[in-house]
Amino acid sequence: MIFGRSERGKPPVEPVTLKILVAGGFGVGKTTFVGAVSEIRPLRTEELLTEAGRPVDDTRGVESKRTTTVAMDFGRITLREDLVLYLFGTPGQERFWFMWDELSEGALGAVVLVDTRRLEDCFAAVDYFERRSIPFLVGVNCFEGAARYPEEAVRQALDLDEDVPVVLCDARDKQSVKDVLVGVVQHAMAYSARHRQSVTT
Ligand SMILES: Nc1nc2c(ncn2[C@@H]2O[C@H](COP(=O)(O)OP(=O)(O)OP(=O)(O)O)[C@@H](O)[C@H]2O)c(=O)[nH]1
Ligand SMILES: [Mg+2]
Repeated sequence: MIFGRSERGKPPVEPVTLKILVAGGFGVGKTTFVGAVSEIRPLRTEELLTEAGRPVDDTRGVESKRTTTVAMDFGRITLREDLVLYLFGTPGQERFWFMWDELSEGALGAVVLVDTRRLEDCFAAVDYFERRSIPFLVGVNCFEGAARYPEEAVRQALDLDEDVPVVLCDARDKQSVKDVLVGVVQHAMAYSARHRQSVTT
């Protein structure tokens, strides 16, 4: 006997998969961020920071940092039964920036992580997404010992458009990272809807 779909129970849900980039300056917590939420063992491409790199690799504030991402981080999180995010963490050091174009191919949106002690390190990432019209959200990774600034102060310092969300987060905390990801998906969806509207009208 052949059973119809309804008799076999609910049809399997084919989830929508979206690609999100996690970008920002050197040592701002991108690898930590992806690792905090990934439900698969995150793929990492870490290399030891070496003596030779000391003059260019500025570890002020993250002195305990021993490794750096040389290609990318990769992780996956199921936000809802029908919505899966693939996370791609970018390398932070400028000498690996040639990877960014490759990684941003097909991305729905991006999180730019910032450390308020070294705000200028994220200028390049903000410029990168603005220029390519890739919707992004700014996540302020709150390190201990770093002064807390209101979102508005960060927005002004980075000269962000007013529709760019700024949220405070802790890259080590799963729920906090999840909240940031929900925020970037919502922002990117709204951004694409507005963009489509302006194309068709
Ligand atoms: N206190 C504190 N430390 C953090 C936080 N996020 C990351 N760290 C630490 O900061 C250091 C840098 O974190 P990573 O996740 O490697 O930073 P990254 O942005 O991937 O660095 P690159 O790939 O080298 O650019 C690590 O030693 C982390 O343990 C945070 O929210 N609070
Ligand atoms: Mg990293």
